[in-house]
Amino acid sequence: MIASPAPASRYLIVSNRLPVTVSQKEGKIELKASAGGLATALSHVHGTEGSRWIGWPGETGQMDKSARAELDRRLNADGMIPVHLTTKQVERFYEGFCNGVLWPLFHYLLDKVRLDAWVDWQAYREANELFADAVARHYQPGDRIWVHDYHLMLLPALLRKRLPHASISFFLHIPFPASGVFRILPWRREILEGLLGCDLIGFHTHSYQRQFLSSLLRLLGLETQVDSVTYDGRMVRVGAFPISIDTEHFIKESSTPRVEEAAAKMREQNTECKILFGVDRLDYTKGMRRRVLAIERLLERSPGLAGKFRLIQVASPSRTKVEAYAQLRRSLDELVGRVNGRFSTVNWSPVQYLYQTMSLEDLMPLYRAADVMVVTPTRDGMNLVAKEFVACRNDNDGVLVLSEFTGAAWELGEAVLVNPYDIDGIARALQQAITMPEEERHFRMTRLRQRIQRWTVHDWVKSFDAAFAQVTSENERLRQS
Ligand code: ADQ
Repeated sequence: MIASPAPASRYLIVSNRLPVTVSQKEGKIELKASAGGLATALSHVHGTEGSRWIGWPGETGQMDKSARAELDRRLNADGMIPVHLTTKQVERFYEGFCNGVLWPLFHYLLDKVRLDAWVDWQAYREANELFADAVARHYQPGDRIWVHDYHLMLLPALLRKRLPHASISFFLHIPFPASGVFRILPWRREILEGLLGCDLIGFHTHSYQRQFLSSLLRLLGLETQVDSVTYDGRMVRVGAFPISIDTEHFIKESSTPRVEEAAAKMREQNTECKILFGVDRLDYTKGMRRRVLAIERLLERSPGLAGKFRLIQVASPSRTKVEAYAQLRRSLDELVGRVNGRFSTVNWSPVQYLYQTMSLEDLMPLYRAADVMVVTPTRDGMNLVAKEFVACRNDNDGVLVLSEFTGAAWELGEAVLVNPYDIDGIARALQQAITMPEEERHFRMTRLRQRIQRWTVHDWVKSFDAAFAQVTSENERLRQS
């Protein structure tokens, strides 16, 4: 149990996963802090005195009672509160409903939505109740609750029932789809009503914000303002807060002698060959198959480019227990094999494909050495890879080819923007990027870099925090009037 008294402004962050990876070696529990974007972004908030992070620590079903107790003790000591899920719950809630229904639907991939979703829906409700119990148990008056992402969209309303006067906010890390797509979900009302338990709901872009408000109007008949709606006698604020990266960190880490040398070596080995680079979780929303098809199309259009470029594509294993992901892995393996088989020579292959998670130290030289960064998701809430690439380019060089359907495209207008469904169009954009004159590259990159220096992940946290404080006091006033 955590007993220390909390200052009034402490945060309770709630996300599906805790920002650690848990492992057990020779009976000893080991915790490794996640290096992911969200963990970094929220580390300042979580680091404030007394704040807590509530979430699932990963599968712990194999642990005996004493190991589980030791794990809970270690997590509590680091300000984390675990919500343990059974293997069945993980299968139905996380893999089934979150990643088999909500993820594909919110990314407009309707044919990937599971057909037998109602069983998983029950598990989604149950898991959200479990999280609500955990938050309510640790809540102290004055706490501010910040819920994250699509796994927990029922949680705000469940909390509002348990804690009527609490300050509750939510941030969605993925797109909110057009109302015509969202309404496909049989539980559309429940999800909207779940979110309306909040004081503040945040999205990456104004477009997602508008689409959410439009769903409120069409499905619940609510009269909405541009950035708010009155619901149940409370003001619910809705806003756009584009997430970003720790720009300074990337600038600093990408200019170390080690990174500079590794990048220079890579360039020396490829003087006649431009490096195209892609790095993504192996996810069907990231557009990797079409990207490889665009490489094939490029070589068909311009056979003279054979040997003059290659795509290095790194894909990290992700959601491997979900069938759609296993299928994608097989089909990408096959496609890369086919394209390489068709165009490779003894000394050259167009696609170099690495199925692995890379450390940031290994990633940075690639960001630095790439001539063209290829970011072509068919949908992406924001996409941090695009921003990381730009941050690393202190040489003001390199071209970003970016999908129009990412949140990042709303900010990074100087990228070469592409429709990720248009394979011929991607091929043309790649050709434009490969042959772009130095002056134009510098012009575009300088502006991109100004943008990501003006708005960092710290600004994201600050702006959300300020909006949250404001609506909390507005609702407090409303309650007292
Ligand atoms: P993701 O879908 O995971 O995030 P993204 O924003 O691009 O997508 O972040 C991926 C992160 O993983 C980046 O920091 C990247 O460096 C890293 N990464 C990717 N492939 C890797 C590899 N092979 N090895 C090592 N690291 C790798 C979700 C939403 C996004 C949104 C973020 C934050 O889907 O739209 O931008 O949350 O809100």
